[in-house]
Amino acid sequence: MKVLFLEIDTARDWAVASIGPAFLSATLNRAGHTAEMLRVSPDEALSDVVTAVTAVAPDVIGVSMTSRQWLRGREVLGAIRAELKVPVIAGGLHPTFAPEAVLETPGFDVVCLGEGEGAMVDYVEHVSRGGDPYRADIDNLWFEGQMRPKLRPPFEPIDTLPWMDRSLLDERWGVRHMTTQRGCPFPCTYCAARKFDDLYVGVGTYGRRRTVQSVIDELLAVKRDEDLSFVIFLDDTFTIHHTWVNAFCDRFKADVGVGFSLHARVETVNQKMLARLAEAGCVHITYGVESGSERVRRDIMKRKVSNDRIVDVFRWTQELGIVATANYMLGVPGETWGDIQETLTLHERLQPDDFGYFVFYPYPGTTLFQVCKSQGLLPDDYLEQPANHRASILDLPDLSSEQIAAAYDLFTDARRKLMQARHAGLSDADRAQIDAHVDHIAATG
Ligand code: B12
Ligand code: SF4
Repeated sequence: MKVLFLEIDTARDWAVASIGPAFLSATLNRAGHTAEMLRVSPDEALSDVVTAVTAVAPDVIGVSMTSRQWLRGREVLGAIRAELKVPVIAGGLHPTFAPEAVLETPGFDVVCLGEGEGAMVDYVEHVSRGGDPYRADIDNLWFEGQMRPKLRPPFEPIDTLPWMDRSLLDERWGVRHMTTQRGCPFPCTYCAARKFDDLYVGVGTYGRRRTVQSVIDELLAVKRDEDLSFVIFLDDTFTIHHTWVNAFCDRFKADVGVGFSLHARVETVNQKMLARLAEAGCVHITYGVESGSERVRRDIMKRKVSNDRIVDVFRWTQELGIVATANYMLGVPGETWGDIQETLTLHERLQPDDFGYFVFYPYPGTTLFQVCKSQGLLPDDYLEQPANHRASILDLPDLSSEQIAAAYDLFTDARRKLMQARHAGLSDADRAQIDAHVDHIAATG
């Protein structure tokens, strides 16, 4: 059977593509099926997409969607459905946490809840045996018009999952993407990723981490068979489980020997661990700072850490020569203009090497989504509105959308200044390009 995954590109050109289908493709390959990927760019004519899909002649179409990809995904799959009768199965964060809305939309036949490897193989085998593609009893798969399915336990042992099929990823210049774990133990109220852990309560433990040996083996295979110049670890929080991180550091430099970047929470690192990471080749860490107001972090986001600790961790990181990036959020329910000022103040203290700033969007399934819904802050047609991080869709009592927009502009100004300061010796033309880049990121955030 031939499966075609569609990658729905949104406003930004996300070079890497979705990670989920790369795992599914590897699992399908192991079961004797083939899979390929078709990228659909944001401005591609729908008729061209239909022509391209027709040329591939897939038996099944799979699509992975975040909430940001939903509106365009709906449009694309609707157009395909109008011309072709190929079963469409959707998975990923958005279908998992807004399954009813997806299933009632023309173009979508099946939604995969949660982890997809086992379910996708079972589905493809069911169809290849001549089973009805629009009706079956397969754990995790919700067929249009049927009851919500049972979930199968998370895949175990995680080391036996085949490595991602990198032919589906648009990796360039030997920069490789890796995941070493699934699940996150922290309770951040705005986070969609950690909702997978909640989804599996009573079914099994979603949090799992590969062995260091398995991670090193995969990287060595990439180094041997393809090219490897840098590794981006996509894990939500790479630095949990200190014993694992120490064992990783012991092996990585000697066996793999390239630079790498990761995401961390300030509570999970200390000076000793940062020094080991730097020694192993870590050159860039992104920390979620989110707000400069300890009240907002503690009471609204459920992130209990002091500003002083964040400042210390940024200093330790930078003293080791590791580039430190901060991520901030603006416009969560309960936040005030004063809180935003505190975020700017903390930003001044941190002096990060770079930073991202995102207007809060309530992802379906999250705690803050429920808060927004129960307090009437969400518009009724929220699923019809673009899910982006540059403008608020909420009607907040303590912060107007004009204030959020003004705050967003302040952060854009701050980022322009930071980038200009870093490239002080450049020509006027190059400096204008830097500003244009910062503005582009802000306009597509
Ligand atoms: C890596 C990553 C990226 C990468 C790659 C994106 C990707 N989709 O893989 C990049 C850098 C491009 C990226 C960008 C963004 N990301 Co991102 N990203 C992640 C991250 C950290 C890890 C994803 C990952 O590695 N998953 C591992 C794979 C194995 O899991 P998975 O994708 O869920 O896939 C499994 C199942 O969902 C299912 N499945 C998935 N697809 C399909 C399809 C079919 C057919 C089936 C059957 C099953 C299935 O099976 C898979 C295997 O078990 C997640 C957090 C997380 N832990 O999920 C955030 C996350 C997905 N990102 C998020 C966001 C918001 C963004 C951005 C908007 C950031 C921004 N502010 O600009 C952009 C938008 C990109 C886009 N195109 O929409 C949110 C999405 C929330 C939501 N509900 O939509 C998440 C959950 C972060 C969060 N904490 O909330 N991101
Ligand atoms: S630490 Fe990161 S991935 Fe984990 S719950 Fe918080 S925001 Fe989500």
